[in-house]
Amino acid sequence: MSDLGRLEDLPADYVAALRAQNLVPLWPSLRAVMPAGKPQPRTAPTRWSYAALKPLLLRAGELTPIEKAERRVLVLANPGHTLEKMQASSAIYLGMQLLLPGEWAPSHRHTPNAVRMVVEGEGAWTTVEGEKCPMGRGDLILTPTGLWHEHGHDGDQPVVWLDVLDLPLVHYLEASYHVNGQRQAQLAMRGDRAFVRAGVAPTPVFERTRKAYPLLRYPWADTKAALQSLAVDQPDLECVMVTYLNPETGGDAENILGFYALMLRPGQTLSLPARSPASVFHVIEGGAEVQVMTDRFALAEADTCCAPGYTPITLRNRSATAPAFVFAADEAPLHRKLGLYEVRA
Ligand code: 1HN
Repeated sequence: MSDLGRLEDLPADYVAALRAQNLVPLWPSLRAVMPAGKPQPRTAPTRWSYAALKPLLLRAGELTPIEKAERRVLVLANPGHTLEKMQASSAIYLGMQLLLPGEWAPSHRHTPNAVRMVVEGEGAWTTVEGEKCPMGRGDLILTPTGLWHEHGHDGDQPVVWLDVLDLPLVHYLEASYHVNGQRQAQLAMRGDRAFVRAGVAPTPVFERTRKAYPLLRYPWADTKAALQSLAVDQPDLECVMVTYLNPETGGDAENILGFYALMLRPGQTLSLPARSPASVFHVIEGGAEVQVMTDRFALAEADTCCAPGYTPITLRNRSATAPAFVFAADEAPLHRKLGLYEVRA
């Protein structure tokens, strides 16, 4: 494949002398680290079926008490990276977490940023920096870098949510660690109406320091309503999509990964251009088909898939009569900050 000199072309004694000095010739490996035209991602298009994983997750609930697990999670691992690496893409980690009635996942904070997309069950909550965030289906809850968080469950059915973290990147940077804490006093039940209207935001004149993350819980009812309003307001709009934002800065909700909700109109096929970041799709309501290169995934409610960057993606609503609602995550904020972000024709 390479038109450059190969390592085998060099005298063995020369290669040995280089190695003894911790030196490596670049040219035999240059094409591998910088391929022509586009990267060669390890991230393989991969689908995870909720129907297939749910019984295995519930079995984890029988096999492993929460005290032995801290977080009872099955990781959605991409075989392209090898399963042991526990990553969906180079920067994205995905896991399905189970909390059973009465259980408590103890308080900690860590450097990777996390979000939770609630998949199933009622009555669980996440306390973030003392604020109790109820977890309802489709709600997005942020636990950004450095903030204390713990999970509890007052309901009577298992609760499952999808965790999305930038753990693979933070680990690669050798910046990943956690600190365990005490059970948080729940200071306040966080209201969810303060930021519900776009275009205006509360103005905290008496606060000396601004909260970096003013909104931690994005209720699904509000996000869904925003998508439905957008679809009605712009009937010709092809991509009915909203970004989860920091409502005070207008910037991305978190620093490294981006989070989005999109609505596919009944029968719609949406072709997205090739963009540099890898992405993840998770069906909140309805059914969708996702085509990435030669792979075509039929996704039912609660199914999840991932796609590498630099490849077009086609999303299709499997219903001709009902809209489909999809949660997406990608590496776009990271790519933009690094100056690497690209959209190809
Ligand atoms: C973590 O803290 C949670 O708090 C879930 O629920 C998944 C995966 C890796 C590292 C930390 C949680 C995690 C995690």
